[in-house]
Amino acid sequence: MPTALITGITGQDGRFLADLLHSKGYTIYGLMKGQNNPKLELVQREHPYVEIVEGDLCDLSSLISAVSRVQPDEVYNLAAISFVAMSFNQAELTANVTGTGVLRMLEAIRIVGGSQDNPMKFYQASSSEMFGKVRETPQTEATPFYPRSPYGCAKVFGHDITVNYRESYGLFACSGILFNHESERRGLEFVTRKITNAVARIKLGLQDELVLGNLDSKRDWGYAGDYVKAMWMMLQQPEPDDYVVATGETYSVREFVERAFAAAEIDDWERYVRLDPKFLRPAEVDLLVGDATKAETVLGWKREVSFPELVERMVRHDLAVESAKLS
Ligand code: NAP
Ligand code: G4F
Repeated sequence: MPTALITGITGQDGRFLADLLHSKGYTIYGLMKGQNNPKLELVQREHPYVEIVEGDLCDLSSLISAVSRVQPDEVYNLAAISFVAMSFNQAELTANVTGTGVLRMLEAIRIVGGSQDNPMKFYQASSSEMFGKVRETPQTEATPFYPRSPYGCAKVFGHDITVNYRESYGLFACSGILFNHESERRGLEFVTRKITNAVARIKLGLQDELVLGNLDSKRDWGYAGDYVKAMWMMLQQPEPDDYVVATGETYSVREFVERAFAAAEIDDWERYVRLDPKFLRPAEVDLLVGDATKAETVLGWKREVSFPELVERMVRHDLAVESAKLS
């Protein structure tokens, strides 16, 4: 069976992808940074089949040594500074990890190489943030990029260098332009999980308000478990290519909030929500909605979890987690 190396193994997508590849019988290695990573225990407990290799996207020699040791058939580069708001405050770090980190990973693969019959395939986690101040709606693989954050700029570099290595060195390198995808494993810093966690805590009397920034921005939100399937499908094609992965629907942050409170059977949500300008960004992405026709027709990918199901699932999960803390 094939061997996969996943960077970003402690993140939302890394964990879903590990589950998917495990169900397909892969041998899985996860790249982990830091000398005492607090998420090591979680990965070992919930994904015991993952073998950890140490490495950091900022350290080329660690990536060469990881690729050389693992000899992967497939490399999924999911690691990044992925929080857009943080990228404004730590722009250089974001450029280094989220942008130049992709180049280092590609270099590690190019230097170590695979056999000619069995090349190492590469997946890059590109993002709809690259579309930023959108030039057309819906956004497709052909829509020009107009990033609005240091994160978006770094992702554009990561995307372009992936295409460049494919064209320059014949690497089997794919870029998945994924729109927002969420789950019960989403970090609490992202708006969806911040909302569902707060709703659960308000319902249980543990918190009395939810403080947010811009309620008007619109996102194309899907379920992470559906999206990692598209990543795998891209690497199973005869030729490498780039694909948009999206639901084709868009909802505002306000609509997410309303649905989340409704899922917890709280009617008067406005009573609990306070706005604070500290959560506004220096430049915002107002609207994202993707056209995944290419992924649907070429890969046969299809999303399974709808927007209402996604919100309900996350609220249900957070209610269970917060209730368990009480007992
Ligand atoms: P996430 O939960 O924030 O996970 C990010 C991962 O990157 C973590 O495992 C983190 O490890 C790792 N990482 C950070 N800096 C690193 C470094 N210097 N070296 C090695 N690893 C490092 O992100 P996600 O939601 O799973 O997203 C996965 C990828 O898809 C990211 O590249 C993200 O930008 C991209 N993306 C996400 C979405 C989405 O909606 N989720 C949409 C489009 C694209 P630690 O835990 O050790 O910090
Ligand atoms: O949940 P967010 O932080 O996600 P954002 O910025 O869309 O980025 C996510 O999706 C990208 C794909 O398009 C990924 F590439 C990226 O890695 C990440 O996974 O914010 C969503 C929206 C924004 O418009 C933000 O301004 O929610 C708005 N928002 C309003 N109040 C808030 C808040 N966002 C956060 N995180 N916290 C708030 O209190």
